[in-house]
Amino acid sequence: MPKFLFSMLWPCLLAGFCCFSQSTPQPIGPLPNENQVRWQKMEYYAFIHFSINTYTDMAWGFGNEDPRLFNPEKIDCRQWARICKQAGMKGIIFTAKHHSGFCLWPSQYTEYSVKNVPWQNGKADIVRQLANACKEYGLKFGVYLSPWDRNHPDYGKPEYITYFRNQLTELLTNYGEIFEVWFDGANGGDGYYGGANETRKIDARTYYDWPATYKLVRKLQPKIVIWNDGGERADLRWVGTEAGYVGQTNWSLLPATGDVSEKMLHHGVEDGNAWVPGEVNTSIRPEWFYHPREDKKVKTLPELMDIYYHSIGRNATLLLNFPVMPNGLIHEKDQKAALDFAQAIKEAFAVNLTGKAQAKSTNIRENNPAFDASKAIDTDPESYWATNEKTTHAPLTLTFSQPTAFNRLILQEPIALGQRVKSFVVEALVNGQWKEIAKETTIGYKRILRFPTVEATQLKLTIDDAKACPLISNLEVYKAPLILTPPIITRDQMGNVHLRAGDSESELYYTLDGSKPMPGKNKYTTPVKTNGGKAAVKAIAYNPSTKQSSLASEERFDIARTAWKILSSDAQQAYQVVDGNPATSWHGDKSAQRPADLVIDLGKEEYLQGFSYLPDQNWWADASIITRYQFEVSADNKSWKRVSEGEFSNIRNNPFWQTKTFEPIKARYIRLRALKTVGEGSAPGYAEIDLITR
Ligand code: FUL
Repeated sequence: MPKFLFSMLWPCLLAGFCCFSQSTPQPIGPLPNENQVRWQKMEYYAFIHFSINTYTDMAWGFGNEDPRLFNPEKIDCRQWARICKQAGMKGIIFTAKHHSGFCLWPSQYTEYSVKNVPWQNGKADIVRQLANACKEYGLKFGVYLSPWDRNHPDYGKPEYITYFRNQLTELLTNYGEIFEVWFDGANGGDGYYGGANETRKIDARTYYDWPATYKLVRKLQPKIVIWNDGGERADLRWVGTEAGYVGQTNWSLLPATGDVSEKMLHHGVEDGNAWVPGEVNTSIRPEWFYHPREDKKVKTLPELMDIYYHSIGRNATLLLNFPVMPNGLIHEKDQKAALDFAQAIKEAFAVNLTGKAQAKSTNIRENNPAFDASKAIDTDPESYWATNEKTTHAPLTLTFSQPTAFNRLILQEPIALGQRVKSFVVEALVNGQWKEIAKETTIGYKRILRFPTVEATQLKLTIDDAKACPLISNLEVYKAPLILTPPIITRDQMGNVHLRAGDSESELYYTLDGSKPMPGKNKYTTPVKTNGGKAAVKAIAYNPSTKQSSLASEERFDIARTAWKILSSDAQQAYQVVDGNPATSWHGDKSAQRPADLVIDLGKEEYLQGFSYLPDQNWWADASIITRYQFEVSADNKSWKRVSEGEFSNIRNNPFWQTKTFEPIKARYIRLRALKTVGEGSAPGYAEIDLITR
C-alpha cells in the first residue's frame, strides 16, 4: 500500500479499534476457527456409502471380496449430486475406501481397487466422477478414508502408516478442494490382511500418529475440517450414536486431550477447553450400505423431521447417508424421502413471523443502538443483540402487530464470539397471561424449538444464565404445518398387534390384509388378535379436527412366538426377548461361562431360514451387544447343527435389528451363542429375538 494511503487510513483504523475496545463484547473462548465456522454454516450435507461390500450384501467387507464383483453398470454420480442438491444439501462425503480396503479410485499404491475390475476395463475413477459432479452442482466434496484396512497385508505394522498417508495424499491432492475428511475409528480386529486371515488389534491413539497425519492433511488442504472418532481430538466430534440425534444440551466444546465418554460426545462439555462441534451422522435406511431387504425401511418423513430438529435444531450439522445400489444409483425411494424431507423443511420455515414484530429489551449493551434487540430479528446475519458486560440474565420481548399463531422458534448465537448461553426460558402472552412454552439449556450456532401451536401477542425470551454477557444474532418464529406420525406397530408374544400413536389427538386405523388403511374403517381401540401365523399389518394416524392422515406404517410378522419357551434361563425376565417390545431387554447370566447361549424351544417343528436379533436399546448398555455369534438348530435339544456364524458388523454404532439368513431347515430348538460382546466379558443383552420361516 502506498505510504500516503496508509497514513490516511490509520486514524480510521484506530477509531474502529477504540470503538471495539469500548463496546464490542470480548470473545469468550474456546472459539471456532474459520474452517469450523464455514463448515457449521453448511448445516446439511450427504454421506454416500458404496463399495465392494455393496455386492456382497454386507455391512463391512472382510477384505477378500473379489474385485470382479464390482459392476455398477448404470452408475451416474450426477444423479447422486442432483438428488443432494435438490434435497438442499451443501456437500457430499464419499466412502473412497471403507474397511474392506477396496479403493474407489485407481490408487497407485494397491491393486485392490477399481483399476482391477473388468467393468470399464479398469479405467474408472469413481472419486473423480463424483468430485466432478459435485463441482457441476455447486456442492462441496469430502472423503471417507477408513484407517482400518482389512485387505492390506501390512495393517498393524508401521509400513501401513506410510501406505495410509500415501493414499491420503492422493485423495487430498488430485481431486480439488476437499471440505471434510472422515477417519472412522471402527476396528473389529479380524480381516483378510493379504491372506493372513487373522485378528489384528492396534491402539488407535498411537498407531496412526494422528498429529503427523493431521499436519499432512492441513498442509494439503488448508480449508479442511477433520472428523475422527478414534484417536487424537479433531475439528469435529461424533455425537456418540448413529441414530440421528445429539443431546438436547449441546456444547460445541470438549477437553482438548484425554478420553471422552459417550455422554461427553453426546452433550459436549460446558467447560471444555477446545472447540469441537458435533456432527450427527445417520443413514436414510437402517444400515449404511445398500441391502435390498431395507427397501421398505427407508426413514419416513416424521422420522427425518425428528432427525432435523435433533441435529441442526440442536447446534449440530446433519450428515445424512444414501446407500448406493449395486447398479450404481440411489434408490428412488431414498430419493423421494430426501426430496419430501426438503419440501417439508421449506414449508415449515416458509414465513418468518418476526417480520412485522418489534423486539425490545431492557438490557442493551451500553444503550448502543448497534446492539439493540432489533438486531436479533433483522436480516443481517452478522448483527446481534448484545447485553451489558457482566450480565448473565436478560430478557428480550417480541411484540406482534396482531395475535399470531406459532409453533417453532429459531435462536442463534454469534459463535465467533464463543458459545455462551447456559439456560433460557420462552414464554408467550396468550389472552393477557404469560404461558411458559419452553425451558431449555444451550443455544450455540442454531437451536430450533418445537412446541404445540400457541396464539400470542408477545413472545418473551429470557436468558437465565450464560458464561458471559449473552448475545443473540438471530431469532425467528414460524408456524409449521402439522405432520402426523405413522403409528408404531408391534406384536407381543401372544400374537396381539399393538399400535402406538405419536400424539394424543390422533385416531388410529389399520388393516391386516395388505390393503390401504382408511379413516373410519377398522379403528384401533385395543390390541388386535392375529391368528398366530404370519401377519402383514398396515396402519395410519388420522387427526379428526384437521382431517389429515399420516403416511401408512407397515410391519410384517413371521410366526407368532406364543408357544416359545426359553430353556437357557429360569428368569421370567428372559421372556422380554419375545415380548415384542424393543424397549425391554434381558441380559444373560454374568457368571455363566463364555460363550453364552440363548436356547429356545419353539413348541413345535418349524421350517426356518433365518433369524433376527435386536440388541438392548438402552443407550448405556452397549457393552452387552453381541458382535460375533453362532446360530444353531436342533430337532431334539441334544444334537445341534450350526446354520450360521459370523459378525454383526457395525452393530455397536448402529444397534438396530440384525438379520441373518441360511439354507432352509426344519427344527424345533434354536440356540444363539454369543461368541463376543462389545465389552468382552459382559453378559449378552437382547431386546428381541425373532425368526424367519419359509
Ligand atoms: C461406522 C462404520 O463402521 C460404518 O460402516 C459406517 O461407515 C459409519 C458411517 O461409521 O463407524
